[in-house]
Amino acid sequence: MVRRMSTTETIVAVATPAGRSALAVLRVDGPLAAEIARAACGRATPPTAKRATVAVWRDVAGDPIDQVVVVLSRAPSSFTGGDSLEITCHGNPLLARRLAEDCLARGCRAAEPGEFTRRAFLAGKLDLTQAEAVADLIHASSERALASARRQLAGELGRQVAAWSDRLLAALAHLEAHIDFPEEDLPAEDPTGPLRTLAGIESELSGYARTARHDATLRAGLRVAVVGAPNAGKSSLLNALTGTARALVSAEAGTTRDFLEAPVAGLPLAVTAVDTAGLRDAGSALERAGMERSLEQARAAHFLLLVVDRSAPPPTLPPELDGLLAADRTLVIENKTDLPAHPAHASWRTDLVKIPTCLLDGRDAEALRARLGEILVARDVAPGAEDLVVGVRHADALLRAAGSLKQAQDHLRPPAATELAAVRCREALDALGEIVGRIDNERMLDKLFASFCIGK
Ligand SMILES: Nc1nc2c(ncn2[C@@H]2O[C@H](COP(=O)(O)OP(=O)(O)OP(=O)(O)O)[C@@H](O)[C@H]2O)c(=O)[nH]1
Ligand SMILES: [Mg+2]
Repeated sequence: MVRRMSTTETIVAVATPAGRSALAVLRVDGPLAAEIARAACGRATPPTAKRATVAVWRDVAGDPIDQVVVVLSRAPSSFTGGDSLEITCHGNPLLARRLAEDCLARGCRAAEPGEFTRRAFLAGKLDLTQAEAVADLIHASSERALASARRQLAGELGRQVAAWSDRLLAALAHLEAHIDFPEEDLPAEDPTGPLRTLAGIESELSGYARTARHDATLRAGLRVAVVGAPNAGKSSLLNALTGTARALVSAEAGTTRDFLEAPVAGLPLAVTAVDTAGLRDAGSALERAGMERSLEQARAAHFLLLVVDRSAPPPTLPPELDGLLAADRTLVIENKTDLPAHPAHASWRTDLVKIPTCLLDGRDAEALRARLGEILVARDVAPGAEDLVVGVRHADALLRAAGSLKQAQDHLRPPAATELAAVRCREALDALGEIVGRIDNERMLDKLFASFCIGK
């Protein structure tokens, strides 16, 4: 943030999108909130904390702006920790703007992006991971992304970080005792315990950091390209997956010339299916141009669905596609199971998983979509419902912490340099602290004194 944001200022923002709607909401936060409400709503209807009050909001000149519902929350029991006012007005952007302008005239300043949540963080209402989750919750575009943001907002990652920090502090306390009181009658130092603890935490941190590979998937979704020979049923598959008649289907080979995309229906993940022009190892100039685009889509996709007509001999595909058909990111859709199977399919591409379907009507569509969802998770292309996915910022800090712990372990092995190991452990604690937004030396000291009786 560029400018200093003091919580002694009262800020205002329209919290709902611009445009006409049934209602619009404004937020005011800071020490002037209660007084502004009292002044604008009139002495007859002074808002009571945590009660919805219906009132006519009058501007500084005393002219009515709108009939509103105001809710006042008093410090510290508000989202931000300060005095907060929520104003619900009729959903006309002109009204919302006039209300905001009136608040500015009454001493507020316009809020910066995310400033309410930032205040909540500064007031200790949320840790940094929870503050980040507020934004994720708002931007989530699939059920799984919502679930992930909800878990983080509930503090799951923060609690996990606290648990790692606690274990690390206990190990550090053990090391510090040997550093501070080497001449006392402490038992001879045995590095196996702390080594094991540090190795355990290190591997957990690295494991969690790896889940960040799904972060982009939760944010932007996945692209699944539908590829195969002409007339195999690719467009029929796109329609089945999306539950639409988006793509033109016809018995003529070469129907689809350009690619087209649409969201797959009914999955907890945001998946876009891309229909492409048929691929074969020949063709006119126009067909080749279409095929080049198909290959581009296949290269850019996270996953491939290779549609084959099982009633015909197995296709001869261009070598460029062959190179893209990796077993872990390809599924063969063996189509036209209503027709007799061509015998050569049994021995064709046995390295790839095949799902038989009939795409003449919608009968297999729902099962196919569900199966695709399962396979994306099973192949680790997408996160499962149980997976906690950390963000890139978290992963960076986790990896730095893991790196420090690795060095700490090296220092503990003979010839041991316990001081250096302790320094690395504190470095790891600091990195973990960054995840939740604090560096808790205070807690470290508490822990140290609690687990060792110094005066004994
Ligand atoms: N018998 C049978 N015909 C099918 C099946 N699925 C699709 N078809 C037919 O196969 C023909 C081609 O289907 P499309 O979905 O257009 O195939 P495509 O792969 O998109 O073809 P191009 O765009 O030309 O490359 C159409 O006549 C479909 O009705 C099936 O399961 N069984
Ligand atoms: Mg087609």
